[in-house]
Amino acid sequence: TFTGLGPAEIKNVEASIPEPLREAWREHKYFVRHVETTLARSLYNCDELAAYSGTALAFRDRLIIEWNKTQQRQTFTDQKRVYYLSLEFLMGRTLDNAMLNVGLKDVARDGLSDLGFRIEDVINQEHDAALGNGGLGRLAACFLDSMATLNYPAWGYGLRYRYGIFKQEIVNGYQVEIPDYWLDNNPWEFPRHEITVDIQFYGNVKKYQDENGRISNSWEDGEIVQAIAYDVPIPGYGTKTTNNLRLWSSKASSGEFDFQKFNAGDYESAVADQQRAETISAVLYPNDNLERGKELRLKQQYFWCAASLFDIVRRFKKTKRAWAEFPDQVAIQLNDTHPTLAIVELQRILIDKEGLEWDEAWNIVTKTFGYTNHTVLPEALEKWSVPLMQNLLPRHLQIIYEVNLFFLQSVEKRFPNDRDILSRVSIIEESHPKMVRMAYLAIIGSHKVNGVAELHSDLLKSTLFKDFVKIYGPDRFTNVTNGITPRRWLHQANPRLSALIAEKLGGYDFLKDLTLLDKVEAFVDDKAFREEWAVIKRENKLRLARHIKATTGFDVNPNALFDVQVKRIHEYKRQQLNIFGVIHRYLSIKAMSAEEKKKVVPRVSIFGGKAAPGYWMAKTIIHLINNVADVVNKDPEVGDLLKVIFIADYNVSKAEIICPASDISEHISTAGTEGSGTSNMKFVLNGGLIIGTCDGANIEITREIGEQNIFLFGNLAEDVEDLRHRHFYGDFKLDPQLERVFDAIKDNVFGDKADFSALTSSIEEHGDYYLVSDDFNSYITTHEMVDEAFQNQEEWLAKSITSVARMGFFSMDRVTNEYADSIWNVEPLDVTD
Ligand code: KOT
Repeated sequence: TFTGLGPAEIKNVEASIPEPLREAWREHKYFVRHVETTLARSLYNCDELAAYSGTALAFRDRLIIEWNKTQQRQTFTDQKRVYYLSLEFLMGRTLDNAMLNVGLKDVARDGLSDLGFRIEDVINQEHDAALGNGGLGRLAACFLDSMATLNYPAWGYGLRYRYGIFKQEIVNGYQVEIPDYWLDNNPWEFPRHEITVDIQFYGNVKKYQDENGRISNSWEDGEIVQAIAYDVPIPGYGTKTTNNLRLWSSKASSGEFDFQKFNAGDYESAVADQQRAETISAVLYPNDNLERGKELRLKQQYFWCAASLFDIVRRFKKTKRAWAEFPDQVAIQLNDTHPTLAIVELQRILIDKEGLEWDEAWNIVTKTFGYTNHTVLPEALEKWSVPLMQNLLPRHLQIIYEVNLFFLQSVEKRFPNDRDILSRVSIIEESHPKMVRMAYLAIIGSHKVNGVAELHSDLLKSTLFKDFVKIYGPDRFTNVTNGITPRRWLHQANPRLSALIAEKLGGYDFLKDLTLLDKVEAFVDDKAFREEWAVIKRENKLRLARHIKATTGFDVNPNALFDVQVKRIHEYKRQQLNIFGVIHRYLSIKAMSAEEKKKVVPRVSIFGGKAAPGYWMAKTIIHLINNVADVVNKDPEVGDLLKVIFIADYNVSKAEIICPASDISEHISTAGTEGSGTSNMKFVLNGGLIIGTCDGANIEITREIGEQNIFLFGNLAEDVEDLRHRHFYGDFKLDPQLERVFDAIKDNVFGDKADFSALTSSIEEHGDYYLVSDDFNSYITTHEMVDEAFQNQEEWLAKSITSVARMGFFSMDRVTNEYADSIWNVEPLDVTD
């Protein structure tokens, strides 16, 4: 029976807890008090949900104390703070993380067990906080964890969506979306009803002469929506720092407007106004790597930016410093272009409200902001229609035009002979309707722009933002390769592996300095260590097998090679390549003699991921995966040699079960399309090998762990454009092995072929934009190498151990320190009292 707590952890984390406090916890004092008073339940009437609430509240009390102290200390020392603006924070569950940070998990486990509960079941009661789509939102959550752990004075700002990313069910092979109402009994948020900001929309701009005779602009009329702050404590690991995540919720303002309607007896329309206001923070847009230009989305963006900026400026003004000092006190990081209006809003506050001159204000603005680009996919690049913005944010549009004018004037001066450059770099695209290019605005309004992996940052400089490199020079553009927090993605998700490593390294220091993992390599030939490593992987596979049995009813063989692809479903991520590969394997097995079958390495192909509700092709891919699973899993000729599983509703807490259980995982995007990818890092850190293309962070993972420890295949980014060009001019021949797969689909082997014709024809007839056919042969061959390698378990194990030992670079702590040094210019606030 494994507890997840090694002796080393008890030494490190628990040592700081005074004995009387431990004693009080042992006697269930805090738990019982919360169950009996806060929840008004008796211990005899305490179910698992109440046990969860009681435990969460007891741990929350501990967090709050450090949280308050941290905030006081940050206000008192008044040094530069970082504000991380993100429309998405994919936090997952909090209780386990809180236990890890507070350090009383062992006592809680015993206490709950005294009362007849298993701590795992209690932890499982919690709803995931799923305020994000995928990698971008999860990166924001990892940032918060690292910033607190490294003692940076940092706040996150986001939206408090009533509905997070939808829950996914699979019905007859199709994705069905269920609303995710997650807010009931959420003990981790604190409403701050006293912290409100009035946010204006629509209206018009009037010019007037101020008392100094200066012509100024004033934004008048329109409607007001109120922003209310909800705060979430963000504890660091092994530190007292507990930072703040502030999420804004929208509400109708109780201004005159409403009263007039009430007085006129127009109750219904007053309620409708109320609902319209609340709609702003009602739901997370469920699109990953796609922007669709909906007015409500723009409203969300402005609402959140304006509330956050008001809050930040209010905090700064309390210090009574001169405006020129603003960038010495405030660094704002834009998580993609979604918060770009914050740039315009700060300029508006400084010139319209605070009376600064344009140049002085703009100088402050550009020193304050940094912009992170996460994707080069054209469909994800934000553009807003000028008429839409004119109507919703008339003053902001004026400011954008002015920023553009000054910018273009400076470009013209520098490049007088380049006629085309002005239209290429203009913030305004001269289309019908005209569009505001948010990425260009973000570049022009920031002092640093970064990509999220080396290849991605290089591509930004050589393609999308090429002209801006010419204009500003290369120094404005930089790379910070993504990372993941080892607290959640190693220690929490894989406590036993973490404990084994801690045992060898003499403690858990590696959770704060992941480069210490390199010491693990010394044990790669240690027999007992290797055996334990293998046992842990097996246990983790069994845990996933139990989850699969419970959720799908299928039995999977834990000795089989677990092959996993879990991420958002997108054509560029190429789950279609994977499922075509599975069909190829299936057809090959069916054609084998009994003798040949004996040589086959049994496989379980595991898929998981959500499709954007309006993304038809992605939904078709999910449908095909489920139909293939249906046929393969009940084919007696195949038996245990191949199973196909689609895990519904992939989310953070499922990732915590899936990542430690993979033998191999797939990161197979068309070269040049994936910004970074971060699940690749999670899988390798948990001792899984990966098959991947030369894309995103796969390239740097290869550099770190060595190319003998990774299975790379496929065309390179530099060849993609040429291949697409050739396809376009008819130079395309379907790979013969893929043709056999398509023939089976067209023979209705996996259900009605008509259901999948869009998928096959996108490859055969419409140019194969994602190069599925071009990479198919290389993909299949590489999977054969995977099978062969898996048969040599001793070597496989060596690859697994070596890779983990070399993953130190991908800690989010390294990432956070790089941002702090090269973009934010902030120092940690020392908290050793
Ligand atoms: C774009 C528009 C809307 C919603 C999400 C996006 C988005 C997500 N753009 N890039 N991402 C992913 O960000 C991750 C974190 O940097 C990367 O690892 C991943 O490659 C991006 O696809």
